[in-house]
Amino acid sequence: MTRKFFVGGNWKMNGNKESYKEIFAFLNENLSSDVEDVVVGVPSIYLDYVKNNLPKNIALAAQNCYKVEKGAFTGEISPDMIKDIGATWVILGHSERRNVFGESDELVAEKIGHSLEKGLHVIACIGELLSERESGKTNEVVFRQMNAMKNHIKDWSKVVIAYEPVWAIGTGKTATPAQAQEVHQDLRKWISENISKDVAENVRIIYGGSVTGSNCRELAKEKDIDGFLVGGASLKKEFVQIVNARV
Ligand code: G2H
Repeated sequence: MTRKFFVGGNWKMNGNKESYKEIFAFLNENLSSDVEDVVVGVPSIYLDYVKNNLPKNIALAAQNCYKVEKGAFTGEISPDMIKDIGATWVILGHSERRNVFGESDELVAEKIGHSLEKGLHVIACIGELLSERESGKTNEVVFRQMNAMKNHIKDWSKVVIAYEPVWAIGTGKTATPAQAQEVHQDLRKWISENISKDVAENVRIIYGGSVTGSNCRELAKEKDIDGFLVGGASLKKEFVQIVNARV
């Protein structure tokens, strides 16, 4: 098993040019120059600014995009635009897109398909609500979300799956390593049975939901947790500890 550890920072709708300078400074000072597979997802209006200031070994992601090339879609951005400014990744299907903005499994899947066709890498997010976990439906929900994506993904090497239980996002309630591992393992089994053994072996499944400098090492010990998608803590110095959780 040679899955490379992957850490994404999701800045969500936070910060501004001034506050980002602190982030650039701690990344420049503390991140080893040979880190691989570190990506930050920034508000679209700042993609270009961040691109010009971020350490070169960190890749840039948009936090969303639309499912077609261009046209009358006020407020949207396209994968071509994301690539045009030099970003290489996009986060899609984040629970805030699904639950605050009402994005369906099918819309998320179409966006993933179009982004991959246009040459972007995708962090594809899935995860269950608290009520779904409490009624024993976690696997049913994440498998349904995976199933919608399946038909739109030809090249899984450009996809990282982020399992983010919605009840753990920004709440300070992290899934225990055992809870996260159980879902990651079940996802890998589902992928093996429904996509291929090869994809199941190689696709990175990262965990997101209140990951911090203090809980990342325990989570990173689990064999099916291949990294993290980090929200709040990605705006702070402890992001560096999270990037180094397996070092
Ligand atoms: C989950 C995560 C990043 P946080 O949304 O995607 O955010 O770490 O703040 O829970």
